[in-house]
Amino acid sequence: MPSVGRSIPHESSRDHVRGRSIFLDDIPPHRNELLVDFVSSPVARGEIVALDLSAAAKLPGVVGLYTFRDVPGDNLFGPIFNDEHFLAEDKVCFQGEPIVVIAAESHAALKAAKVAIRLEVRAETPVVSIEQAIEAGEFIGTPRAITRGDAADAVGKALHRLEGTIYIGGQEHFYMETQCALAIPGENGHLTFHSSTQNPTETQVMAARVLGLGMHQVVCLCKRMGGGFGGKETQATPPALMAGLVALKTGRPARCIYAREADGRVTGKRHPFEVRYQVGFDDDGHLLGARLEFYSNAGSSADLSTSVFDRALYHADNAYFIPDIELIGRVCRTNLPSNTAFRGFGGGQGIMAIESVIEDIAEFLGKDAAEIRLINCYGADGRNQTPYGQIVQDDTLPLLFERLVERANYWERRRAIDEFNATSQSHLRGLSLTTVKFGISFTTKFLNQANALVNVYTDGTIQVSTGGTEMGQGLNTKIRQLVADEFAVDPANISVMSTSTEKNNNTPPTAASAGTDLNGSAAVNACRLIRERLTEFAASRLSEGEPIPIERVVWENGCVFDSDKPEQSIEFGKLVHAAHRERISLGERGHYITPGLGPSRPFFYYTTGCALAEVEIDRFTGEMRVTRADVLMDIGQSINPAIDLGQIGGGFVQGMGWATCEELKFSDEGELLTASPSTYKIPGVRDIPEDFRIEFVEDSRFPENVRSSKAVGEPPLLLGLCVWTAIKNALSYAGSKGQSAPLNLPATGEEILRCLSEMEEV
Ligand code: MTE
Ligand code: LUZ
Ligand code: MOS
Repeated sequence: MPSVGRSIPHESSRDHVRGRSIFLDDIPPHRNELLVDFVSSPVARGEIVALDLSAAAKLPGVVGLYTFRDVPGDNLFGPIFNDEHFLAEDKVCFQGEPIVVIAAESHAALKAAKVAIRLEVRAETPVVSIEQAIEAGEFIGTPRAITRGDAADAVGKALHRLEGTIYIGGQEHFYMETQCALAIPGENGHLTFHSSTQNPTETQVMAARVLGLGMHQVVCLCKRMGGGFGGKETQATPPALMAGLVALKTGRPARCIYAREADGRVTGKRHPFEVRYQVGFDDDGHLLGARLEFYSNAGSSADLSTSVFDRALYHADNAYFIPDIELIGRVCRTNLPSNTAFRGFGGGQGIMAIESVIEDIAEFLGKDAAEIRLINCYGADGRNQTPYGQIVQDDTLPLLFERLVERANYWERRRAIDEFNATSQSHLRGLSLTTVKFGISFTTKFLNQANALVNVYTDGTIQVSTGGTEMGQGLNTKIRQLVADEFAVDPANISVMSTSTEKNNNTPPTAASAGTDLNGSAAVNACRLIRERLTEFAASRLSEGEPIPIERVVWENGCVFDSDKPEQSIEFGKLVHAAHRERISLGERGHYITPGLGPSRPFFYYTTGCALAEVEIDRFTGEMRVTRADVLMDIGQSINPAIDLGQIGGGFVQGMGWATCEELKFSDEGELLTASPSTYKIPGVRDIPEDFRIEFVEDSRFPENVRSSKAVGEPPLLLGLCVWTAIKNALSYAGSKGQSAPLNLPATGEEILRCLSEMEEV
């Protein structure tokens, strides 16, 4: 029986729930291992005027104190631009920026050293907000733009126009395992890292650069992460650099694990955005032209901000055809921790303006927002090209939309809500159906490749290694299923091994939802090379005389046989054992590149979906409940439906959290005021939609991708935003006719109350 398509359990599920899985901090201490921590900037912007380490250096148990002067290589690094200091030099540019690395024998000694280090920083006025950055002209990279037609003219000539600004907040990743790394020194200046990273190659490259080594002297391993969500695509690097520096200086193994609150303060988050828009439309609600100006808050350095920004522009159309369009804007540099990848990677920020405007248009025209969305959906010929030139193939979007409207009884529920809101004095209900198309591929072309190593052993079991990393999303389980089917064997005989740069070189991060697409395909390519040799070998073994034609060799149920004589089969283990005796190689490396990418085709394909949320808000407290949510996604042929269901449910709720309860607050001085779960609210079990229905389209296939599957990791996060539009819809019932709510994101209780009071004043 094929393994792909079956809901086999996540390979670590049993050990996860029993607490037996090994995370980085569970690796037993090495002999002589040191603990690593750091002293960081107390202010968001300033100049270091004094730093005295002498008292701390004398403390018992303190082994080393290091500043930028001790960095053997280049103190500047970064994933796109080298504009980030590993350790601050004379200036500091965000609160929490590391200045001194401490190596000690114990936690007590680390703590004592922190107290004994005398640091004086002259504070300067920081740039915190997007407005302040624009005023100060603080930008990263060049102005960016995607345009088609004459948007200004189209908006000007349209019968109706709406304009405004929407503010979109950031989001803390809140992975369960904080950033951490272990560095072990070896011979000849070699360093081996264990790193909780989505990107072992990045750790290897940056460690080599900053610590002054060749990449051949550095190995980075990752067994798994306790969650990444994009936060470990680039930002797993600093703790690895700290541990690596200590290991190099002392010759002792060193481990650096960020405390929860320190992680909150030092690491970047989802980018806040501000979007200024002008949109023109006709009486039916057809979008005729749109001008959108985006500004993102990148924090103190570039990190991935320009890529995140590009993905925002690529998604500003969301699922709608807009004939004349102008998308422009800038990445703003501020004195906040450097913002980074987060599930959705700018796509979510990109779609918010148009989704908000569609709610406004519906209210303005006295129509239902579902109608406006449907008539603007990419679909028939002539209405299927994105602003950047890519054709939206298959017109499945309107189909999905119509299916969900029907399955979820949209119109009936709308009538019920109209009635409820007309009579309730205390509560308002809202309903909104949004649709999403998410581009799958890294927009940086060279990252769309992967390699895999497959080793078949003489007992018929198999080990697979790829550059892909497991963060809970089920990548290893899916690779196991894919490899099992290539040899028609039981997935129980396959192990997906720890990720290591020693086995797989120059790998992309496990990101952009493409982990299975890329690494699964590379693994399949490796398997096919081995199977080709084994098929030829089997052709000779399955006959007494001349080999049978290879077309007659059938792989099925853990065996190979001649299709003409199915009763005489050879078991896979016996076959490979015999092949080895004949000196046939049982190992291979596969390489895969995503086909077809080019300037007007940044994405291999789109993953699409629709979601519908029904909410109820309390007019007096601003409290909100999601009473029901329906999700319908097209993810092609699911490799593992149970895992994909988990990805969709989890992604939706994480998106909902961003859009409703998760609010990052920084003081005017650039201090993060919400660095712990007591002040930052992620969704809990009680926030999950009370009635939550998730379905995939059964009949969809995408044969260009591995086993006709489609990526699933990030897109459902964007679907969670229908909770936000549903809140906006609920609020519109509070206003006068044609008046919609000036709602920003997140729609917290306070934000809901602010809208209600503003709308009542008018
Ligand atoms: N699921 C879990 N459980 N934990 C995670 O950290 N990260 C998400 C998504 N799902 C994440 C997750 C993000 S941001 C991405 S890009 C994809 O998983 C990455 O994995 P994939 O490409 O293998 O789907
Ligand atoms: N990382 C990246 C990403 O470097 N480029 C991308 O396009 C991307 N998209 C999603 C997540 N991470
Ligand atoms: Mo995910 S933001 O692509 O790591």
